[in-house]
Amino acid sequence: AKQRSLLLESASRFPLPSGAKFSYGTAGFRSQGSMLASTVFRAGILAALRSLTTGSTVGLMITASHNPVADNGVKIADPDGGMMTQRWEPFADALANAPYPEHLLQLVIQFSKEENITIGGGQSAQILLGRDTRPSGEALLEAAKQGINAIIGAVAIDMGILTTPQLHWMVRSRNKGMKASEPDYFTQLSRSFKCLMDLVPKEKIKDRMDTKLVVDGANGVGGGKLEELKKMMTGLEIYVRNSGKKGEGILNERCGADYVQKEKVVPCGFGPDDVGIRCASFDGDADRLVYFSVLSQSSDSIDLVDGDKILALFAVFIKEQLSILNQKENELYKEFPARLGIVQTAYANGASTDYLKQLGLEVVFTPTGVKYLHKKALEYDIGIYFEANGHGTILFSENFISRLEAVNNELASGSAGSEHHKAALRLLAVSQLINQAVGDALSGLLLVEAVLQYMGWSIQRWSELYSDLPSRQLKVKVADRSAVVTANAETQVVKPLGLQEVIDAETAKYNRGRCFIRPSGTEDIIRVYAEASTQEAADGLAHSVAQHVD
Ligand code: 16G
Ligand code: ZN
Repeated sequence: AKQRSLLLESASRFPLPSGAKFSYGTAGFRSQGSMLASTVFRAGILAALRSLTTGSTVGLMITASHNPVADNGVKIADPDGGMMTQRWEPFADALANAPYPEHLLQLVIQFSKEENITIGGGQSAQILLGRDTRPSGEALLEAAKQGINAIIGAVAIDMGILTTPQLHWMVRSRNKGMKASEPDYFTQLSRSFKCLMDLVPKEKIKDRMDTKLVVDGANGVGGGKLEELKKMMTGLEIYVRNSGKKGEGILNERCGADYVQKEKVVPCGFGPDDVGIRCASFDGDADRLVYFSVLSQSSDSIDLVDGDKILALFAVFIKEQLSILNQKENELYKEFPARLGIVQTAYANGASTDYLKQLGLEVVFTPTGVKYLHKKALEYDIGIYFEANGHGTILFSENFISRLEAVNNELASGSAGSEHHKAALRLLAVSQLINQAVGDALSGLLLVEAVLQYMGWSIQRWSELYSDLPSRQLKVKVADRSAVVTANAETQVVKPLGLQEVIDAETAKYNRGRCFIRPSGTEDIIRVYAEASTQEAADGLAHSVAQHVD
């Protein structure tokens, strides 16, 4: 009875805006910040129930990533630090759209029954809260707290302003019983980075490339965090622009990873003086990372080094360490089998997939969205996943890590300092550096930097691993995007009937043509992607297919 009145009373303070329809979508609820108080309040309830039923800490992050500054959003991190289980998404949607407090209460009662959740039975729930730098974030965080407090036994812990991956990392670390504060995060990253740098082969150090790096922080949360992290590190000369400090510019406006990757032009704050220098862009909440270099003094064109190429760089490095570990001439040689898997989406440039396959790697595809890629990558000893947009990470299975630790211990006594031993140490350092919960621009950046030093590669050398096929992306506004249904990791249209045949016929007209369409998970549109041997051809293919979508 106490729970009922508490919930009803709190809910009455957060009325649903009229005419709104919320959907948990690919990555949580998104809308204009001013529309979201009721949604975030309800997400607080959702997070509390998720924590109650798992008996573990969960996370709630308030961010709209690369979207405009007036937008905001909310998503839940599960106990393992990953995205909330998809099984709960229908409940999340129902909760967000319940018209009145009584409906909300009924939904909570009914769902708790179905999921065997006992509220007020003395169990406790713990929810870590984080938000990015958006102005609407503070009020929304308060709404989340009230949602959490509306469930008896649930406690909100405000972690302050964070990158999305920091919050996911904290949830994961806390549930593993490890140190989980922000200083712990910075310490783990800087230590494992140093470890990798110390393991750079001596002969590579003499022709060591430039240590200078300029980072576009999208005027979001990542730039300031990088500046904090930088204080704990040596070996790199990092300059941050679009850091989000007052007066520097507007969040995600003409800057950031999404802008750079989609528009392929120089972001705000960068220009002729940066020609040839290694540059990187974060998105607004720092879970995406792309690199680029400014090509000429006179134009705004760039050489984009996207998520696919970051993936290729990591894959080459990991593969090399595994082959060192498996060299027969190693002292204490023992077979060290490891299943290495690469996960991409249909947006991966065809040239990147060809390159990875030529290396002999196993490449698999999933639909767009971190939750799909992450899940697939978990099936391997080492699973590397990246979206072309720059979201990705490397996952190590627990079994693999313990085998690696065992080998490391053995070698540390027998042949410390051997190549064999160093390879084991490098892989262990990577597993510490790279965020195991979700893609993380900060940790990804440090790994890219360490691997470039190891290889002795400039950004130009890295970029030349393969050349991207020209591509074009278009948006088509439609009355109902759910009319388009896809299969085979979004590469085939199954509805409306006949559309795939049209796409096939158009694609067949182009050399190296590839084209797919899919409903966006974050906007009310259909996206068209086309690739072909020339830019004109890619544009032509995209436009002709877009006409048939309308
Ligand atoms: C979200 C996803 C991202 C995906 C994008 C696709 C997460 C954390 N983020 O930003 O992975 O690429 O949506 O957007 O899952 P779209 O469906 O509008 O093309
Ligand atoms: Zn993001």
